[in-house]
Amino acid sequence: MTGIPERIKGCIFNLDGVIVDTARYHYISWRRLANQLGFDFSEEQHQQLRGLSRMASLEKILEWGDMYMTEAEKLHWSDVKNNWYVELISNLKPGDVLPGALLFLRQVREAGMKIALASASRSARQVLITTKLETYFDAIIDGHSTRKAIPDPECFILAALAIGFQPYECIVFEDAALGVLAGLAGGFHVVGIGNPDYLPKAHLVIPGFENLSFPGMLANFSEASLTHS
Ligand code: GL1
Repeated sequence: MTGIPERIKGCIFNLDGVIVDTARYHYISWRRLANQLGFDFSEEQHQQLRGLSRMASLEKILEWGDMYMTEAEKLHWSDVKNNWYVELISNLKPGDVLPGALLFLRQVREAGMKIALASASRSARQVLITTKLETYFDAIIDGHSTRKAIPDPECFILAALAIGFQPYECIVFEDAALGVLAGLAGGFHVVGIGNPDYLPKAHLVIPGFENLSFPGMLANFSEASLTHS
């Protein structure tokens, strides 16, 4: 593994907004729900929902709308939102994979790494199947396997366990600020994806996978981030 630090053995990817452009479909469906309830919220506000579980997302949205719901109502409305979301993703294709992501996954694999998915979404496996990415993953941790929402590191710890490594042997790829914090709290190396202003704590921030080589990215990790913990 020339040039690749020996201790890195696994890569853990979030899904929505990291590998597939599905974060916008969550936004469309959550916004539609808020609109039906009589209020609205912005795309910028939606950034705060990124990576949250379905129920945690609904509870945050209800706070914005200053609304109270019983548990039964919450279940009903989260189902309504999910039906809209599932309809939107039913037409996903391999072409919806974000630019460079497929090539990057191949390079990670060629470098001998294990690959895991860690997503709060219960539709994660479906998204991987429809975009034909499922076979790239040695383990899939999704909203069915996790109980605790980020910034709790549970999903990443389960993913590391599933591929058989310790957190310090894995890199987490995350677009959500809370997800970055979750990765750090779990003792992982963390690559933030997106605007560095929103992800100040990540060990490294990249705009996306387009034109990025995996060995090249590793070379950009600071010595400190690769030797911590
Ligand atoms: C849930 C939330 C979404 C999003 C994903 C994680 O997905 O509803 O808004 O935060 O988790 O990316 P789902 O409803 O598909 O379980």
